[in-house]
Amino acid sequence: MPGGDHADGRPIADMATWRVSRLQHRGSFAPGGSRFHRRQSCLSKCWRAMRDGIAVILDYKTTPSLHQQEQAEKRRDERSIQMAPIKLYGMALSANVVRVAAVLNEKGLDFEIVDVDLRTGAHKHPDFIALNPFGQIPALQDGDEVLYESRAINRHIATKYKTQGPDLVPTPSAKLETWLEVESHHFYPAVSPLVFQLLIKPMLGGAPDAAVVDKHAADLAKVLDVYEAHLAKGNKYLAGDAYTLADANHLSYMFMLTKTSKAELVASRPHVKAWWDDISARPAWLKTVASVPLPPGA
Ligand SMILES: N[C@@H](CCC(=O)N[C@@H](CS)C(=O)NCC(=O)O)C(=O)O
Repeated sequence: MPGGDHADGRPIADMATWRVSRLQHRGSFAPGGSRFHRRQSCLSKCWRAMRDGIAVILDYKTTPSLHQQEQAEKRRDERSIQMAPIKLYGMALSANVVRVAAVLNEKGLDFEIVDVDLRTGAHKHPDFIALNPFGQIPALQDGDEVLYESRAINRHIATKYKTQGPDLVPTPSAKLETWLEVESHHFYPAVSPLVFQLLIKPMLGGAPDAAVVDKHAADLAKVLDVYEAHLAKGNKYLAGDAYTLADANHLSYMFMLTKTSKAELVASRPHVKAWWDDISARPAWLKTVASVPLPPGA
């Protein structure tokens, strides 16, 4: 039966089935029969109801066909699959975990973060090693699938839920593949030690190592010069005109970088800054970032 659910969550078609089967059990209706025979006039229905001592007036016109019952069953199954929560294992402060949360939110997927606290060594516990044998966060459980490596997880989400929300992996594109690799092999190795030294270490009570900061700030400056030149050539996003996974994979570390004393590496490059201003204004990112527990003032 088309459309809608009852307040208790049962599809309307199911409710009709339920009503009919109750009456069948009470002997009001002969089970089975053609659609014609099952279509009852109001008078006939009242008469039969009174005969059986049932003081109800039926409010349906037809009973659902077998096909409709099967469709209702299928919808119920689909709904229970969709409701199975996606679990993201990690900490909301980890940039690698936030990288995945950003893509889950972009796709509008419901998920729960299962806390794996690095400070207590939870990532080396056998229960977590069973999810990621490398003992690192994040790991993702999506139905029967368990994945690790944040970029592989993001590719999985972007591919499996391709038609949900924006398509983050549009037509196979060499540019997209290139900039996914650039993030992983050029941007990340330069930015992650900087963020660790300038943001994470102080939160854990340590002091930044100036030599490490200087080296990686210089490395990152060279990398971002390449981004600046690429974006200046009319590329609104890294893979061209559309926002893709290549942009999304940058969000977490770009965000953390802009919260450090090296934020000028972004601000001083007009095309990089315009790109960052654009991607960081996306509603899915604003939702993601609201859960990142940075220290006050960062
Ligand atoms: N390549 C991995 C890196 C994961 C990673 O380095 N996670 C860090 C936290 S951000 C971690 O678990 N560190 C603890 C450890 O390596 O023991 C990914 O992208 O998922």
